[in-house]
Amino acid sequence: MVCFNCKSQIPDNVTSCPNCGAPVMYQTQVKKEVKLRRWQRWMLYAVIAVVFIGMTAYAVKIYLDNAALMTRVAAVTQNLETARQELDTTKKTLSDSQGQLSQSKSEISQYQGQISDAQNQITQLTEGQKALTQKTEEYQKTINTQAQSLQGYQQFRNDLGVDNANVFNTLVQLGIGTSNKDFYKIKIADYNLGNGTDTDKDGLSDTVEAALGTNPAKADTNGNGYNDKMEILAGYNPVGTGKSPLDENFARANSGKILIQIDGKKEAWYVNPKDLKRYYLGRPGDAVKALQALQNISAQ
Ligand SMILES: [Ca+2]
Ligand SMILES: [Ca+2]
Repeated sequence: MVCFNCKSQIPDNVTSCPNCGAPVMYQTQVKKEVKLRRWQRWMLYAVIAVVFIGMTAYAVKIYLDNAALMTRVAAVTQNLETARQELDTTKKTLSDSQGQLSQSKSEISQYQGQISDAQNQITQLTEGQKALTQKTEEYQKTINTQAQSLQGYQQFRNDLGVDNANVFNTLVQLGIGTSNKDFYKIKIADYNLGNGTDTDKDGLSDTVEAALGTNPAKADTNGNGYNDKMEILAGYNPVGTGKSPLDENFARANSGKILIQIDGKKEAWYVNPKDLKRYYLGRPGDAVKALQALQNISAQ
């Protein structure tokens, strides 16, 4: 038999171990004890195995989770990279669009400048057209005036006899077109002002009144108490108020000349060098007679 305590061989009939003194148990009890110890050992192994398996499983789970996480991280990283590339592409597109927008703005600015220039040109053209229209109207008036003058001269010529044709030509060539404004600067001679019909009996014939601008049916055109002829000979304005703007220097500069009223009905006046007054030559026939009479006066 073996001592349970010191494992030495002891006799079967002893109650305690002669070597260590430990009490000797019965065989059955020893077997139970060994069985219990063995069971406890197996239990320990089982626990260790379970713990090992559990830890291994846990480690495997961690590894797998980690691998899945890494896969997801890789996928997310890939997605981020793709997103970053798309962002870069978008940024580039935006940059290009901004460049195009800037260019478009520049072109719009250029077009606006061109539109502004075109509008200025249109304005200038419109003004030019207005000026051209005005000039055309003025030229047309001049042409009409010349046509009327020509018609007047033609009538003038028809009214003259053949014998007086040369005198008429001389009169036309010598005649200087003069405005009423300048006529007012020269005194009027009391010579043949009343020749012909005198409707209002003021001493001025109707044709003379037409040349002077007074009313042939009213002896006192401006109603100031003095009849038209009195005012004219005294150097006053029979139509308005005040005196006529007489200018002897102007009369002297035109002395000996025949002046034609371009503002009226083309009546002719002669400025006599002797008295610096203008003599009414009137209608063509009268003009020739008046010139002949004036020549006689000068010869005396
Ligand atoms: Ca009269
Ligand atoms: Ca008067």
